[in-house]
Amino acid sequence: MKILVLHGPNLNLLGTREPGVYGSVTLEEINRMLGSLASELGCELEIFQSNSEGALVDRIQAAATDVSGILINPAAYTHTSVAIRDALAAVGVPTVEVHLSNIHSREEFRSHSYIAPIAKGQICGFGPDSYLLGLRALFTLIKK
Ligand code: CA2
Repeated sequence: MKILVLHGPNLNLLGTREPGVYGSVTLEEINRMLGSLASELGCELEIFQSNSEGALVDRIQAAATDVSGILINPAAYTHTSVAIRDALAAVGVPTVEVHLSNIHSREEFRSHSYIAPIAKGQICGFGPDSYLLGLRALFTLIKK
């Protein structure tokens, strides 16, 4: 089983800027934690970060043939991107949406997600653990 992990814009800055909002853990550390969990569960991960909406759409389209599930933190594109939503809906690969912060307890614009209606579920507010919980949820879902 192969799972595609997608990180959206600015998440490459994690741990280096605004630690008050997003914590001090870097994206590399999150990727390492995901890698350990994937080995424990017995699945393969492919991890991709981009600041570009088009690059994320291209990777989602390619996923149609080579992955069983998508774990995505669309970052700011959560609140703006019909293109990412349409790509996810078009490939029809089971998707779990994750966020480090609780997007429902912040500015009002963050509580709307274009991705949530086409995702199997959304996990937010647990910092890096949101990703680990999301991977477990996606793995369990695909196994069923
Ligand atoms: O809580 C999350 O995971 C978000 O997806 C993070 C996005 C934000 O736009 C969403 O509303 C919620 C922002 C990611 C930017 O990350 C940064 C990390 C360090 C410094 C600056 C930005």
